[in-house]
Amino acid sequence: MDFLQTAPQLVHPYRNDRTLLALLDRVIPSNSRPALDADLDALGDYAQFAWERARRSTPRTPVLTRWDAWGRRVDRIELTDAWHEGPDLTTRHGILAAGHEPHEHARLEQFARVYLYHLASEFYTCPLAMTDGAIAALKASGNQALIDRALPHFLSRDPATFWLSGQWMTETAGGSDVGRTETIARQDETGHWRLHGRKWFSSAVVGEAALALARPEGAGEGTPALALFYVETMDGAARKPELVVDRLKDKLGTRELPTAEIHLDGLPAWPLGELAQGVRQVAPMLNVTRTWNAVCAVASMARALALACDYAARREAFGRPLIEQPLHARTLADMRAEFEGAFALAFEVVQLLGRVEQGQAASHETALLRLLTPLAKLWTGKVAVALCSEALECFGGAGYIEDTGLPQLLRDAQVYAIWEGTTNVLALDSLRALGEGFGALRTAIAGWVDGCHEPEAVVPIHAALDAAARQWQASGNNRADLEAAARDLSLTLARC
Ligand code: MFK
Ligand code: FAD
Repeated sequence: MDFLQTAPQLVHPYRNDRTLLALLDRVIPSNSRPALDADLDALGDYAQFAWERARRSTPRTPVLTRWDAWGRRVDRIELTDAWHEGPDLTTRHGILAAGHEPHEHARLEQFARVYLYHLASEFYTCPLAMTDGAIAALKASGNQALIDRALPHFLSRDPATFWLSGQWMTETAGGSDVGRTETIARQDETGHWRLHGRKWFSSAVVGEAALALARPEGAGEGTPALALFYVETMDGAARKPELVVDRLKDKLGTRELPTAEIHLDGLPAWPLGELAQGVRQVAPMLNVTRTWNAVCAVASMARALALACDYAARREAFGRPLIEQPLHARTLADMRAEFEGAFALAFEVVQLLGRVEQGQAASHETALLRLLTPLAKLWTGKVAVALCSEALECFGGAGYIEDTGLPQLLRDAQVYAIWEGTTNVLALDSLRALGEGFGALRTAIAGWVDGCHEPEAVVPIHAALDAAARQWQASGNNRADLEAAARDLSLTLARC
């Protein structure tokens, strides 16, 4: 009989994740653990179920049907099973609601759930991230009418009343450079705002609401003249006729996520605040979705590593299991070190976000959150691609074969570095965050790392800070030099 290779098994993603367990043991009070553990355990069960289900089925992608048999425009989108299960799982486990509870660990408890749910959700977490971001932008706007209208849906714990929000920024003219937005906001004869234009990437087109950037008619050019609007997409069970789905994108990865090109043909809209400075108003959304991106990137790394480690104990080469081959063991250990660094950075941002939102942060922590958010996003995006690629190699040729499920990990990981701001855009945002200069920040970070329990661990951090400071000083006040150095500077800071 021919020799058969054993497939990797996905061990329980919660009970076996010593990195997550160690963080929760350290931070979450013991009286909060039983309820949290029950949720995380159930999400870990779902992750195992979803992995096994995907191994048994033919991959599916969303399908857009534009017209019905009688010539009516319907723009109906069929979704995958995980997407149908999304509203129930999200509301049952409070994946959005948990993050907005009034206590200091709300964000950590939420993102532990996100981390476990992400891959099983088939990127349903993408619209969840945008909905969470919309909550942040609406709260920051202080627009009580819109808050009262939308937040009970976004934070609902009942699938029947739960709504998703999109984030409509990218247009053909620019996704990084949203100051080139061409969508126009025009008032109708009754004074209501309506949006006209084309949004080029809409990843939550099946959602019930969205925040959209548009240029009020007659406003000037560029970023400051943009306004931020809240829209709703549904009229009862039907999509509003002023929202036309042109096409679903055929993507490298995230293939279960329906990302659409859409036309807005007079879609009713409500401004969040003043009819200008829309990018400033959407920034709270960007910072929240970038945090989700970092946590989800780390979740992809955790999955790739878990499968590679499991396989290393099953696969034999040269007379012993791979895990007993010193070089393979070293490869896995290096991957784990990269993963743990990325996990630490992403979850540091999560905890800072929680402290800032609950009004418990010291002033340097607010500055750190502003800087660490783009750094965590750009760093974890890059490391996720590298680590998933390395993990595929740990399976040899099997890692390259589609129905092992492994290639999808790499394809999906590539998106983390692109959406929500590319690596370069995030590096430039880090410069924005550094703002007044490197000195004040260096003091803040140094104070923060000096609280480390292991003093020797701080030595390389100070050395990396010194290197980054030298880079910053070398570029002086020359903007072109600063921008050219921004990626190196950001990667150095993020690593440190
Ligand atoms: C499953 C994983 C979860 C993730 C799901 C994600 C789903 C994917 C959905 C998307 O991809 S949605 C589209 C995301 N698009 C972007 O992220 C846009 C990328 N481009 C940028 O971020 C540019 O840097 C930006 C558009 C913000 C720059 O435009 P400008 O024209 O150079 O703006 P400017 O003048 O620098 O900034 C305008 C204001 O916003 C300034 O404030 P002031 O007016 O008070 O000076 C900035 O300081 C402020 N600002 C910009 N970024 C900020 C910010 N404030 C706080 N935080 C930020 N991050
Ligand atoms: P460009 O801005 O054209 O970038 C091209 C290259 O130029 C990049 O390497 C970039 O880093 C570099 N670059 C640009 N500006 C600078 C600069 N100043 N300095 C140095 N380098 C620079 N958008 C939404 O609004 N809503 C969504 O729901 C959504 N969903 C998405 C789903 C998927 C799967 C993908 C892939 C994208 C989605 N996007 C969405 C769009 C995404 O946010 C943009 O593609 C992204 O922000 C990059 O914009 P762009 O495509 O215009 O690239």
